[in-house]
Amino acid sequence: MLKGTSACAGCSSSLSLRYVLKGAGPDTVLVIPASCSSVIQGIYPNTALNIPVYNIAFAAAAACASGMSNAFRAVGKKTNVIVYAGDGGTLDIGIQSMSGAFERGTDFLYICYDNEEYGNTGMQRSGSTPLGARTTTTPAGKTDEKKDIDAIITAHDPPYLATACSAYPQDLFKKVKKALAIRGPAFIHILVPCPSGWRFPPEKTIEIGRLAVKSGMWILYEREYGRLAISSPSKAAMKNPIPLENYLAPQGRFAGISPKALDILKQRITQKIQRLTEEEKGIC
Ligand SMILES: Cc1ncc(C[n+]2csc(CCOP(=O)(O)OP(=O)(O)O)c2C)c(N)n1
Ligand code: SF4
Repeated sequence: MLKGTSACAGCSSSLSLRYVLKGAGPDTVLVIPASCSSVIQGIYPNTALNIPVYNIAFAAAAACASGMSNAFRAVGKKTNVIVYAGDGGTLDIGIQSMSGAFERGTDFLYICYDNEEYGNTGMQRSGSTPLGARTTTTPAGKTDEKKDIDAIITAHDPPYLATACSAYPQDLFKKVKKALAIRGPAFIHILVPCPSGWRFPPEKTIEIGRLAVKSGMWILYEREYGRLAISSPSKAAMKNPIPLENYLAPQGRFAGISPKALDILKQRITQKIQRLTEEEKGIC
């Protein structure tokens, strides 16, 4: 990824893409559906990426990657095929082709970078927007909860699934390497704080990501061949999470969140910590 992209200042989805490409190396092709990333990649000849990129319609990203991967494997090439899609493109609009590609066992890596909104078109709500967050289409705060895409992908039983966050680059880098070393479909879900949509100052982009993990609002883990391992930054955080308010308060999108929504968010954190802890110990 070259210098000088058209991302907003403090954009952690472009930061994450940089880490992903460092992990993947040069023998890589990217498939990018409509999103902030398709703007960040740039318009030829002013592209910000120096590897091949296939820019594709929302609904077709995983289908396109599937065909590419099969074509590469048919001629004996191990070229990494990576979809880099937003949460709108993954949880909402691209879910059917993604499900098909996971069902068929496509040898590829699907990355959902999650800024919890439709960023490119002006911060509309997506299925991934958390309860209580204000977006341009939920000006009084979202009344539905965040869709659990990790559970949906887990139901496809892929050999590898991980969560990551742009504020923990080494963890992300290692997970990309591991995902690409495994044959078959892999999924990485990266939380990418978005200063423009979440309404916090750009210089706080790393701090906000760390607060997400330290509060338990975002939990880092990986599931390899069905076996769950909680990643070390979250292991420490889950024993003694910081108050959720510390994560929400610096973000304008949560201004005036209702006590009821706050209470539900806290309950979900407690439930998720318990569920993942038990799964790791093999209790459930
Ligand atoms: C079928 C279709 N519907 C709508 C659009 C308009 N559109 C372009 S990018 C975008 C938002 C994508 O959101 P997300 O996938 O979350 O990525 P982000 O922009 O946040 O990076 C939308 C709605 C489109 N290009 N194609
Ligand atoms: S809207 Fe958010 S995700 Fe999109 S380029 Fe700007 S900071 Fe990055």
